[in-house]
Amino acid sequence: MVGLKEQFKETADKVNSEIKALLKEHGSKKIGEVTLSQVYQGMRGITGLVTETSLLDAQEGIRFRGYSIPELREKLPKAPQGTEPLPEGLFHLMLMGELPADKDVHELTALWQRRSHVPKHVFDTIEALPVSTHPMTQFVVAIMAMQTESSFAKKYAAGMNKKDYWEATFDDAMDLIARLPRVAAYIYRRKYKDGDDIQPDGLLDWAGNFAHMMGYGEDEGFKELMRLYMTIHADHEGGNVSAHTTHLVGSALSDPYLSFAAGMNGLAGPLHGLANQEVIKWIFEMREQLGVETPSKEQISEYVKKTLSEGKVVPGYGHAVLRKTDPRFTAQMEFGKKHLADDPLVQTVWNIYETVPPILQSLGKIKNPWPNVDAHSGALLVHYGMVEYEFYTVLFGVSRALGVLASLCWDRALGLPLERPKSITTELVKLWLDGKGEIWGD
Ligand code: HAX
Repeated sequence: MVGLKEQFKETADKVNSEIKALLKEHGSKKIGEVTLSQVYQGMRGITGLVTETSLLDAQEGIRFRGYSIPELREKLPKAPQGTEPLPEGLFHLMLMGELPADKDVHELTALWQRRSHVPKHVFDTIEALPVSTHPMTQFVVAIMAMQTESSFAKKYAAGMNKKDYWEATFDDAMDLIARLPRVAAYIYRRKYKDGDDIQPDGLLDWAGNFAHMMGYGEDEGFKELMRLYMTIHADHEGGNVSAHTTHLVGSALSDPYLSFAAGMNGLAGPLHGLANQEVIKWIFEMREQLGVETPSKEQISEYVKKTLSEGKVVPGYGHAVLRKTDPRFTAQMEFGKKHLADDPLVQTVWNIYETVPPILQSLGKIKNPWPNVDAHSGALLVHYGMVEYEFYTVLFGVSRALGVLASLCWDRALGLPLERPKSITTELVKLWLDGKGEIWGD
């Protein structure tokens, strides 16, 4: 039987040849122009990266290898009696470029089960931190502690041939993905459940087992939510902070543990993944200040204006690329309508959705007034009892591993080089505008 690793190598070799031929013929074609404003404004709209796993359209939202989220919810294999996609299937799709058969998904579940053992020193390292440490910090420290297991680092030190980088990256990616749910669940139980650790259940799928280890194994609804959550948060093309950072650090041949930990530090920023905790914190604060469980649209509207007048962002709204409601928000809204339509917090999220966009639009400067993925996720988690919102970004991080590590396998398989864009100084810009200096260089 040919395993996933061999299949991946065969696929990557084909793509490699195609890219070589394509660059030979078209390598000098221009694909855009860069304005001075773009250089100062976070490189928005500058195409400068190749990421094979997914592609973001500003109007339509994310497509994973051409498949939209509604298509994935329909086409990817499910757990027995489940209706949400298994994230194993999405990983297969992102890595191989093709929808998996049920058998492929079962093999991945089994492979990740086999590789899920977390060494004791990782738990000891987590235990050395104060319990009050933010879960994302504990998560990143644990990933760094696991770096002792890196096959890539060991083989590189022993003089690995560059032709073999992809294989060591693949092995590390699989180990990391297999181990992250155990580590994340341990952090959750340590911080919020008096350290009452729950051992894995070898019969469950990857996301179902994660739900079980966090203490929600009895609840089929929560397991289904985790399968959906782990699928929709996995990837958002290559330029977002967590994906780009993982890719950038990996381009220095830092091993997958170092690269992924770097990406997770980026995910922990409030303008990126931490927004999911900020949303619920903001809603809880609003409810507390107003003294009501379900604020009216008028009350929400006033509270949004207050937030803006204090020079803060409305968390969960806006996006650097998207210009419409995020289909990841819509998928969660559909899940909410199907399973928990009467939940007051979920209804508040929907009332916020009706209230916030026109207010943000009226400011005239916000390019996208619509909700992103983070506007909805917390309310679903709270419904099932997971109220500890500081943990939410760790959930996002476990899911994001699927996309950024599949991409890292591609980076090494395609032999993508060290990333090194050119930077300039304002002094040089002024000289250039005066016709006294060149702005490009090596
Ligand atoms: N509330 C208030 N102001 C907002 C805003 C929001 N939700 N979204 C954008 N703005 C402001 C920006 O801060 C900026 O203000 P200044 O000109 O005064 O600096 C202005 O509107 C223009 O911003 P933009 O061009 O529309 O948006 P950016 O590409 O600069 O930023 C962000 C995109 C996602 C960072 C932004 O919309 C934001 O801060 N949103 C709230 C935080 C959030 O939800 N982040 C999660 C994003 C999705 C994600 O990565 N998830 O992990």
